[in-house]
Amino acid sequence: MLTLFHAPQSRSSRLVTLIDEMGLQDRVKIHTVTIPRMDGSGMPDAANPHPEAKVPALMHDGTLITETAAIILYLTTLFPEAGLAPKADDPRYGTYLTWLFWYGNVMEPVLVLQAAGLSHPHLHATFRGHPEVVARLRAALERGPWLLGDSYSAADLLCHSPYAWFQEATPDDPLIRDWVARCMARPAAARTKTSDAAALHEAA
Ligand SMILES: N[C@@H](CCC(=O)N[C@@H](CS)C(=O)NCC(=O)O)C(=O)O
Repeated sequence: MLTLFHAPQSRSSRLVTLIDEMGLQDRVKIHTVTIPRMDGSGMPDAANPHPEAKVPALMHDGTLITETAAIILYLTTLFPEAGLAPKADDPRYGTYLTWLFWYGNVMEPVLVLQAAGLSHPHLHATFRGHPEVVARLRAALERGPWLLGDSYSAADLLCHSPYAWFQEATPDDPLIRDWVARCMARPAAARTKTSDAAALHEAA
């Protein structure tokens, strides 16, 4: 049994979209939990098995998986036939892994540091900055239309997500803006948006 612990309009919304994209609605139960929000609302949920009561968390037959990219890799590996990721013998597999790890290790830290107004030579030496993030995305999308080339994958789902949340942070670059718009226009993304809004409305 697979259970995703999800809080509407949060980092776990990407997993709800992934489950929809992969057609796994009957295989993965979605358990909605509360989390403390930046605006002071919400609270940790005792039902959430994440060690810090964060989301997303995935429970598979007693094994806990946390970290968005790890959960994406776990699900796309467990259900390769869903077609959201190249298989291990595909030449694009290494590129797929690179995007997932780069997102968590570089892109998200860079965006959070930028939003917090923080800079330091150590941070720059480790992560570089937003111009370098944009250059990486742009170089892939020049070959595009998706990060892996011809087909949409879980790498697009993950890497476009900060710009879908904070559209004002999206670089003023038509190649990147169009890619973000294409990702956001996918029916599964729209369904998550609707179900998340309904869940928050219900909880209010
Ligand atoms: N690196 C983690 C970050 C998870 C995370 O920060 N989730 C936020 C939701 S957007 C959360 O649960 N916050 C609740 C809290 O800070 O207690 C991942 O990507 O899975």
